[in-house]
Amino acid sequence: MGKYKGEGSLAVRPKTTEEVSRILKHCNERNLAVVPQGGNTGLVGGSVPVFDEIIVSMARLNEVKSIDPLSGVLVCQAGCILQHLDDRVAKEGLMMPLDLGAKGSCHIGGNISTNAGGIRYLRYGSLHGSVLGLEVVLANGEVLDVLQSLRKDTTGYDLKQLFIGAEGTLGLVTAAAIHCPPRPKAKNATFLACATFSKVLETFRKAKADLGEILSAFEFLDKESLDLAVGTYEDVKSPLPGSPERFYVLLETSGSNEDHDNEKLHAFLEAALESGAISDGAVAQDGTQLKAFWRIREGVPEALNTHKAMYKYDLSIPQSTMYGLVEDMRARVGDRAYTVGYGHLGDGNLHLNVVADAYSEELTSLIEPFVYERTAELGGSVSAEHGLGQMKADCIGYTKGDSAVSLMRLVKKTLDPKGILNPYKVLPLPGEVTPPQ
Ligand code: FAD
Ligand code: S2G
Ligand code: ZN
Repeated sequence: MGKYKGEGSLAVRPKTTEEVSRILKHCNERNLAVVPQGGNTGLVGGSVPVFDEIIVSMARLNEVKSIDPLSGVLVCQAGCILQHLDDRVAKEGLMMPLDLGAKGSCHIGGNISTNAGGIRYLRYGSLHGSVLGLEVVLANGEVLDVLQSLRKDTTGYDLKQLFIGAEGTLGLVTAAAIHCPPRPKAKNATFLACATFSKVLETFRKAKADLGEILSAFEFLDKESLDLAVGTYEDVKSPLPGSPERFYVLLETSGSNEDHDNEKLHAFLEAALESGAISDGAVAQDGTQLKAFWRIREGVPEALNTHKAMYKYDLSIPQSTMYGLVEDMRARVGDRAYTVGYGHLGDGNLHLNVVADAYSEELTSLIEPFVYERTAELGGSVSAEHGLGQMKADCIGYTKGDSAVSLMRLVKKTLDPKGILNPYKVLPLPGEVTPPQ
């Protein structure tokens, strides 16, 4: 379900790694549970206390340590806000390898801890690839320093990978070394209309083949998503007003030569129109229009979040079967709620949201466990990029088998023997069977 709120009686705001270390040592010796908090934009309740966990806010660890324009490596503290980092590295002709709607508030430490995806994933991949090194404070206060800035290092186990996506349950990330790609000199975007979802997939295939290395984002939204965003915000306008089509695509290209990129883009569009993959399209004429296209995409989650009841599912589903789940869900809930499907199609990541004026047992039982069971049947993942948090702590079994979950429990036991780090998140409580029988 939707946004989580928590109540803590104590929040601490360390400024240095040494302070984080002393806090965890103190808490570990006294069996005091903690919840690490970054920008608090997570969507699965990972950053809020469930009971009386002490909140450890990382916000004051917000310094950039170094940027090497040649290697593209940024070293910064975990509490740096993503947008601030992107603005800072832009001065060196670089860009952050991820971008998401929450960039104005989320921290790089939170991004790493949730292994955040976002709208640049298609081009720049996972943080498992772009994070080169980490500094992490372990449950007993020990500082793990694997803060290398090397692109390649095969000396032993790649320990940093354990903490990327661990949602604060294995250690507190205090600093990171990240590889930032060159900032593209030329960017363009098109907003396309497709009659069916299979034509969206056909367009995606063509875009990969015809645009190749300059394709930097391929986001889809159904008509319900577009209508909701346009209907909610004055400044969200469809570039294809009155289009009768069911599906829309925001496609972005980024490259180093504007003329070359535009030539490729126009050739792709002509071929896509010719083949009938798309029935209409608009190309951004300037930076303002490019921003306006992205405003549509960002307007969707914002508009969804204006509802009192939000059932949010962030799923990895094989692209060919992805939209069938939206249609089945829409049929199940009928006019009790409003169902939308949108997301990072290029990464196989569907954001299925069902919103209504109020939560109800009847609605919840129509939605869950159906959405998780169907995702498992389709060979998908019940969490693509948002993590499990507390919302889906008992759902890991829909995607991971017993052997994987028991090894995760062993890792957790080894790194956090007293279980003080972000308890009740990610893994089911010991002895709990998942998925619910
Ligand atoms: P928080 O919410 O503060 O914490 C997230 C988790 O990480 C918690 O479990 C917390 O305990 C842990 N944590 C935080 N900091 C640390 C640390 N330093 N060390 C250890 N653990 C830590 N997510 C995507 O992946 N892709 C998207 O496209 C996307 N779009 C979004 C759009 C909107 C409008 C919103 C509101 C959210 C969106 N998100 C998206 C979700 C969210 O922004 C991401 O999960 C983000 O990475 C969370 O960062 P944060 O700093 O806010 O972390
Ligand atoms: C996105 C945002 C979160 C949501 O828009 O890409 O990750 O509200 C999502 O579903
Ligand atoms: Zn997303």
